[in-house]
Amino acid sequence: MGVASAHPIQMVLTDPLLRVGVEGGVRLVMESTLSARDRVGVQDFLLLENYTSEAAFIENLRRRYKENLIYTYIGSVLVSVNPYKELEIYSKQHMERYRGVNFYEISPHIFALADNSYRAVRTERRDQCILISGESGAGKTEASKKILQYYTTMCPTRHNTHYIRERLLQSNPVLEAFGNAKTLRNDNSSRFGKYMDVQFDYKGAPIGGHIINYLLEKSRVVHQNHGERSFHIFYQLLESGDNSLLTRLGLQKTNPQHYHYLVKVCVCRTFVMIFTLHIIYICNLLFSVSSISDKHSWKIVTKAFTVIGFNEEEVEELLKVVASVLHLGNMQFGVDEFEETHVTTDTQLKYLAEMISPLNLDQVLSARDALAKAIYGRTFTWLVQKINQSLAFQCSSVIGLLDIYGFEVFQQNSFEQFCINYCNEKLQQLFIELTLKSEQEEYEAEGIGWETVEYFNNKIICDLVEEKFRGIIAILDEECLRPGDASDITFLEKLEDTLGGHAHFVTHKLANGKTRKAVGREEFRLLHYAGEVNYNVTGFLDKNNDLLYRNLKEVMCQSGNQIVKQCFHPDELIDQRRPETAATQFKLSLAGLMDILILKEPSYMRCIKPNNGKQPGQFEEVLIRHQVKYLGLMENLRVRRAGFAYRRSFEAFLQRYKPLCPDTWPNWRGQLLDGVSTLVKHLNYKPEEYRLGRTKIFIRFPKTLFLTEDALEIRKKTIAITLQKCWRGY
Ligand code: AD9
Ligand code: MG
Repeated sequence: MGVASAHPIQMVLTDPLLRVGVEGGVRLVMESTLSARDRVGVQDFLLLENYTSEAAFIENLRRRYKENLIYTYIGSVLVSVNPYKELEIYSKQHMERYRGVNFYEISPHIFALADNSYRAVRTERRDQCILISGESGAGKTEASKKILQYYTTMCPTRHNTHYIRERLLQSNPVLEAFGNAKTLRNDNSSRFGKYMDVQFDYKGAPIGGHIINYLLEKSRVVHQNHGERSFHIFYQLLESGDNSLLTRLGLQKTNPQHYHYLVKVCVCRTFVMIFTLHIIYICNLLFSVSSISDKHSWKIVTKAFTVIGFNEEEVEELLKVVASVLHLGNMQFGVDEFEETHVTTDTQLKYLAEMISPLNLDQVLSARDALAKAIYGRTFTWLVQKINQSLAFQCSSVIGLLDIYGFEVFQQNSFEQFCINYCNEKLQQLFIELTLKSEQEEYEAEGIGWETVEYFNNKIICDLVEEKFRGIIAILDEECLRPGDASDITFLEKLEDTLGGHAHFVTHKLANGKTRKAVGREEFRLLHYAGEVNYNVTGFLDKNNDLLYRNLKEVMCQSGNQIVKQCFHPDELIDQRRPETAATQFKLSLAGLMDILILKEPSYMRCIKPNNGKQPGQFEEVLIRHQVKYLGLMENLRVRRAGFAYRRSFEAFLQRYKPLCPDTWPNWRGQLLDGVSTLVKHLNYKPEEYRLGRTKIFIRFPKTLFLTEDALEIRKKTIAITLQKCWRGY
């Protein structure tokens, strides 16, 4: 067949299949040619020959990482490896490259994921969600910011809602100031889970948003591990708040050591005292933080407050709460000769509330800390609600972004890790259900028989944690409610009695009466889908109770601070019911999250952290192998590869490979199915290598596709030479 009506060069330029070299930098689907594949690996793990080999998986990641190709697909799942350096791949130009382009047509990228979800919202009006997971420092928050940036930059604007875009973007620095902190793993670690709906109108313009926060790590307010910090806002305020503001808040710049909550405090444990509560204003305590970024962030945060719609009074009220937490931490106690305890801090007190009940020092300190945590935690939730009010709008469809803590295994794992890992079990369950469901639906829709896939269903672990009466949370709650001798150890004993023998639950006791050395006497071990984790029960009851003395609540309800007033409502005092425990609250909020996600079409992003030193270019294999396991990537690949390695719509397949067959080149004018049949017949595909569905071709082995790709590469070169000749003669 000869060249049809259009001029050959013009035709080449408009044919997306032959853009390579024309646009430069746009990589086509197969990273073409054998040598390129050797160098940069495959851009979709489904195309790995040896797809069950973890070593092959990691080698592919390594090759790509070395080439700064930080993104790779497993089908529609995007895997990323944190580059720990700025890459020139996030500009507006890059965004434009990904707009409206098919997912597999160019190099894997977070913008492709973002655009893919956006197109589904626009064309099919189906709500989407993008679920980002990975361990601390892997790049989840950066990824979610890039997605938001993509939407606010690339989507059409609605005239009267322009300010909403800014608010969407500016909600981040505010929440990061109050919810992020420097940890050993990440200088800007999110200490809360975040789900954010980006809302679009019927024309696809972003017109609003809604945020749900999960499990803020409140304990950080009163204690941080060595080398870590409390939430950024404390340092930003002390470093950069202007003098008059700091004076109004009773704060002055000085050495951080003066704020007990920002350093570790040692207190003698023998006194009995009366707890006198100081809330705001303790002077002579000065502070300074040298970090330049705190200064810079402060500017951004204060500007963001204005964009979000806070007025000056509100900002000051909020900062007063921040200051009050610092003051609270600086209360000191002493004992007089009658063994009565008094506040010894030399202070000016604006508000003084007294709780006259004899408590020992431990109780006093823990009551004080509980109050500080409650004030900060509730204020954070208030802040989220306030941001939500500023983003509220009538919308037509949404894309949800979930930036939530990944699976955690430390040397010592406590209640927090238990909650976080439970959350990951739930997300894994959803992932398996939805992935298998969508595979099955696709096979059915295409009229291709469903091939059963063997996989581990982690529902058994979710049940172990959350089942009524017999689940770990139910048993924990029961111990928390039980008067008398309930303790962390009796909780552990109850767990043993109830769950001993469960396939995913283990303690140090072996069935034969001997001791299992790998599990401590104060620990239980869960066999999670991602691996085994030992949890130390110390502190489980206290953390789950998360109690605040009623008297303290009463004091808070009377506060003159408008924010504190909203956070501590008098109804709480009338309500005789016991508040939900922390674990039950978390369980309920996760159930709510699952309800939200199940109604949406999900896309997944799995982030990997390549080294612990936050260094660019360092690919630490052991660390990465762990994450590949914890993120369930091999299982994911296995499930997706169980049937066919590759599937593409007839249209896309024909468009790409039509140069390979004289009957389909340059244009096939008949039915798409016939065109694809003609093409694969010409390419000599064997019957076991492929299936033709109703709208898609399914190719079983990567090798078939690679051979086709290699043939295409050669064909493109021939065409290019022909075109050059043609051009010269033109
Ligand atoms: V945590 O669970 O909140 O502690 P994240 O959110 O997974 O964690 P984050 O997004 O905060 O990690 O990334 C950590 C740091 O890695 C960032 O501060 C950046 O310095 C660095 N990073 C992450 N992603 C990228 C990227 N795409 N390009 C360059 C990146 N640097
Ligand atoms: Mg984060």
